[in-house]
Amino acid sequence: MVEETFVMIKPDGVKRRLIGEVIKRFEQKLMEIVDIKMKLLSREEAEKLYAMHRGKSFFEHLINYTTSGPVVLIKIRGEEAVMNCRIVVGETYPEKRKAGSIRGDFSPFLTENVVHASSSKEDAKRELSIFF
Ligand code: 3AN
Repeated sequence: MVEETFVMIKPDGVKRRLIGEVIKRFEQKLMEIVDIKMKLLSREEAEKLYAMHRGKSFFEHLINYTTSGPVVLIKIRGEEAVMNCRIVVGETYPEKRKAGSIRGDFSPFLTENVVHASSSKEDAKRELSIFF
């Protein structure tokens, strides 16, 4: 089923000039970019995006990092887009990442990991509504 999801190229991805590389990987999976913008997120926006992690030990670090430079906010549409974009992105934890995924190919780090994609249909709706 065709659906929409939310993808964000994080500050390290933008700083490392990986915007084109990241977009290419979603497009080659036949995902369609339907809206895109670049923005330096406010703390409030970053805290909304990561609301589920509020109170955890890494929350402050995560918010500081996410607001450390501009990000690229992307609305993507495609076949089972939530699941397929997560496959393109790769796993949360470095030891589980496969080569061929964006994180697997470009990041050895847990936090500075180039790209975010919504992890469920509910998250996709909620996250898209924050930024689009
Ligand atoms: P993903 O980005 O793969 O969807 P989430 O949504 O569970 O993973 O977590 C968002 C971000 O929070 C991760 N990308 C990572 O930077 C950070 N994070 C998640 N779990 C941990 C953890 N146990 N320790 C430190 N940072 C974490």
